[in-house]
Amino acid sequence: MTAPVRLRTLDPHAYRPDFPILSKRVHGDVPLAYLDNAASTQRPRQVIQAIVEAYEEHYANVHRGIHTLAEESTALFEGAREKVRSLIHAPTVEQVIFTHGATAAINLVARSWGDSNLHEGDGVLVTEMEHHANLVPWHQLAERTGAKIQFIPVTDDGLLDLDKLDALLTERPRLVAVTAVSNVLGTINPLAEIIPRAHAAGALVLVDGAQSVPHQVTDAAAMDADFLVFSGHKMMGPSGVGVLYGKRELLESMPPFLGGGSMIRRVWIDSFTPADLPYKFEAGTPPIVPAIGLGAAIDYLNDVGLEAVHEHERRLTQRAHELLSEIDGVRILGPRPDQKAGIVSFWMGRIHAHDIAQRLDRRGIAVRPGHHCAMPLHKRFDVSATARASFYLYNTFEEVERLGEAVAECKHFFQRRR
Ligand code: C6P
Repeated sequence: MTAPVRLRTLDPHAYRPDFPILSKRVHGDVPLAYLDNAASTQRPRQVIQAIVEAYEEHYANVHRGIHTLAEESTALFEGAREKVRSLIHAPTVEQVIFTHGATAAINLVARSWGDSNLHEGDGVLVTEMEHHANLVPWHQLAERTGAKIQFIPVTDDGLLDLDKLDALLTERPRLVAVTAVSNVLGTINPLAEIIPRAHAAGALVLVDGAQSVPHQVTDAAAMDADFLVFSGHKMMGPSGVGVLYGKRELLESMPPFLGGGSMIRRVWIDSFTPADLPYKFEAGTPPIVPAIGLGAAIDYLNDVGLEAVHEHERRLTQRAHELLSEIDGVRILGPRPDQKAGIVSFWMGRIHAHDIAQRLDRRGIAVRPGHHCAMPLHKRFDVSATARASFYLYNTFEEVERLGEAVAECKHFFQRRR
């Protein structure tokens, strides 16, 4: 008999000293509880140090010079690419393209693959829970090509309505663009079911991993996604760097999007030939130090272990649901805690999300109010804005308790004023 798999419990207190900003006090002497990780995470000293060291000891432009610093900088930059490859289990480093973020990566696919493959009437299937970054580039593509956008609806429970998928796929869309995890609902979408169904209908699949790659194990090859995108700043890396992964034959067939230095093999006065992968899609000086910082963040994540991160966030989310559900009038958007990642968006009737976030901030609790760049999803649930708490490996149960108390206090405060 095999022993049951026991997930290692992560102790956030063991990691918090690595994050200088987490000991900050706000509004006088209130300890910070940073619960805005879906917007951007914080960085440990190890990442900050890698950035400082890159600038202080190794910095030069990459792939250009042959002097010592150019070679050191290039080795660090390409080393970071290998760390990304290993993190997402991409078959080769050439399939890892550095971009400026998830948004830039999706726009690259829309411009390069989209413009050369889609024609009037061709379909792009998105979901009702997409971030604007995985919607607007397809709208723009539709404006340029006459392609049409259709969407998989979201159920009242905040899940994708996959009963509608077969009917939508009979229209034979060319691409299904879907988020792995909703940045509002926290829903973990069943990609293992969606991707084969999309492929069987002849569609490619782009997975938006902005909210999943930082929090759970990702195997791009096993998942069989055609494209996968994510951002460094949501996984303890610097802002200004992100990744596009793609299947090799697809990337090879796609024309370059941006033109300039680095992305060429030869240039004549009246023409050019593009470079090989991945440089074909990395025009100009790339985000050198951000990529090196992302590499350091990946080292840190590997040391902690993504299974442990995922499990820790699941427990925090479970507790947040329990506490918020006890408060009369609080409504949580999205599915049960066991169906979601560490994201809890909620609203309280006529108390505006901005008022909630401001009140929580007075108690040191950082949450994000608004539509979180997912306006169609908020419209679907008939709310203009929600307050969102989102967790990472350094968040504690004490912070979740503070969230519960602060939301309860906030409700009484605004009720008294009515
Ligand atoms: N969501 C949030 O607060 P960029 O900005 O390019 O790094 O990532 C865009 C993006 C794409 N997809 C999803 C699912 C996302 O959540 C985000 C960024 C942040 O929810 C900032 S709006």
